[in-house]
Amino acid sequence: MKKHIKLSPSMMCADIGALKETLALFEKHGIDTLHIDVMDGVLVPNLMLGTDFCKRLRNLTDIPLDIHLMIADPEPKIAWFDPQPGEYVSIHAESAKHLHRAILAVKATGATPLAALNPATPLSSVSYIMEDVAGVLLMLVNPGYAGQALVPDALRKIKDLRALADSKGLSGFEIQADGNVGFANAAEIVKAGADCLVLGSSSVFSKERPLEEAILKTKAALP
Ligand code: S6P
Ligand code: MG
Repeated sequence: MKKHIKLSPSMMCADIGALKETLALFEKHGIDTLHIDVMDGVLVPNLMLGTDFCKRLRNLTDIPLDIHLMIADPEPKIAWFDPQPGEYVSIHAESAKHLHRAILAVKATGATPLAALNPATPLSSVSYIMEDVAGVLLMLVNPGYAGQALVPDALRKIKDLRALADSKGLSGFEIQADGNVGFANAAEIVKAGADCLVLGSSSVFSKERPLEEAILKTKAALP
């Protein structure tokens, strides 16, 4: 049976003026989660999305949020987002003073914790706490912007993380691929071991085709 690959459109790439129509299409096509890029201008050189946007989305749709915190010192700020059961919260290894403690703080809210790693951050920064995270968000581009190209060794890192999770017997370990996941490389990224794809300007929010067509083209690109 074909494995279900979770799809998580990056809402910072969405047309905010057409939010209701966009969410209706995501519901129609069974989109799994909505990826919320939270940027504070400190951890990454950009400012994006925040707590009010999360609240607004929860009022507009039942699709769970997938909150990617690219903010300095995230642990005391987790509660600001009021994470809900069924939602994901990703914490960057580069930002948390105590990554494991921040992961446990997410767990305590009832949401699902992921650790997040920048391209240059080694897998060893999470390898000793993998039993306590549901998975890892691997940045395939440097965080801060949509529309960038994949870093050279992105696929090898996905493969290495999958091998590490398998060696620990963590069968349900989730690998979320974030950055430049497109029609041409989605299959390779999934074959390398990713089971959740963040979709931005390289796929569902590509300017070259209408949203519904882009959703269908993305699904057709999956192995
Ligand atoms: C980048 C952010 C990502 C982007 C996504 C956009 O800092 O974490 O989630 O929104 O990469 O997709 P694309 O296809 O434009 O790279
Ligand atoms: Mg992201």
